[in-house]
Amino acid sequence: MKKTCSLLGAPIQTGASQPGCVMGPAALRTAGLARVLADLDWTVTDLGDLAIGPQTPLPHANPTIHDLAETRAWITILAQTAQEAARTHDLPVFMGGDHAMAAGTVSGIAAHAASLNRPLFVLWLDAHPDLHTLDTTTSGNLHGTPVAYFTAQPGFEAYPPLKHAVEPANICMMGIRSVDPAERDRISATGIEVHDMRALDETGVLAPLRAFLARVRAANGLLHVSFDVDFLDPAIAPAVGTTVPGGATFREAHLIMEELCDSTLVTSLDLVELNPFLDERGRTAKLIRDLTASLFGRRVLDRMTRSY
Ligand code: 4U7
Ligand code: MN
Ligand code: MN
Ligand code: MN
Repeated sequence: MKKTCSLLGAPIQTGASQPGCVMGPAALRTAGLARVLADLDWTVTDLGDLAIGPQTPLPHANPTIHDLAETRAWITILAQTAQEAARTHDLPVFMGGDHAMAAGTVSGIAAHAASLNRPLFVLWLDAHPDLHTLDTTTSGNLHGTPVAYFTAQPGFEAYPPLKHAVEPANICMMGIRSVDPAERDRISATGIEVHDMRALDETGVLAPLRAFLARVRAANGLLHVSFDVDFLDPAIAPAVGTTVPGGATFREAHLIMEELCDSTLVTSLDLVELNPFLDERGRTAKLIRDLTASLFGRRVLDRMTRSY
């Protein structure tokens, strides 16, 4: 039986400061993501784009926060839809949209995992840990908050009530190189495994990735991968509003995707923060398409894969 994947567009940009992520799903479709995955022998269903209606403004004590009501509405609809997509497809792909959407996708997938009585693990590929609460964000850009939300940190009264939290011990972050003081404290307090760029320079990506995948396998866990375009170096992926120098190379990202493919552990994927307005002739959209293809089984040579 062919494996099934769904594509779901989440044109949310209220979590970011710069407009443009609203075009992310359209750019990934234009780059031919569905065709590429179908050619890799997946049954692909494009579920179209989600939408929210007009919202009544929601004030907050932190005056920097903007578009709270819209972002909350996105989280609500994404959590419901992601849970359903995970129930009905082997590997749902959530096309962003800014990273605030992961508050919805990951909490929805966590509910799905709980219904199966299996733990959820999250691989977070990002320049940023996105560990702000509504009280600690100083930019007011809510794409900096999803991890704090889905690990059930206090300070999210204005977000939808979280039904199933992700254990901080089940999260692995890679590529981190921009951390605010409150986030640094939260990394220490939660004990989340963070491989910053310096650590990856020291160890390479494969050793920490394999160690994490071994934990997922031993726990019979589900694995959600959240891929923020700013994980990549801006020289190869310019189409993102929050570029940080010193990001992952193509070779590092490609190796991660192939290793994830070999593991057969990935059960859901976010592709987020693509801002096509900032792209150069579609190169970032095509790069994300190709990295996704590697995760779905495209390979350069046939080779013996490690037995996990
Ligand atoms: B992304 C930031 F201050 N931490 O809170 C903030 F550095 O989803 C960036 O990872 C957040 O792109 C980046 O605004 C959110 C900033
Ligand atoms: Mn992010
Ligand atoms: Mn980021
Ligand atoms: Mn970003």
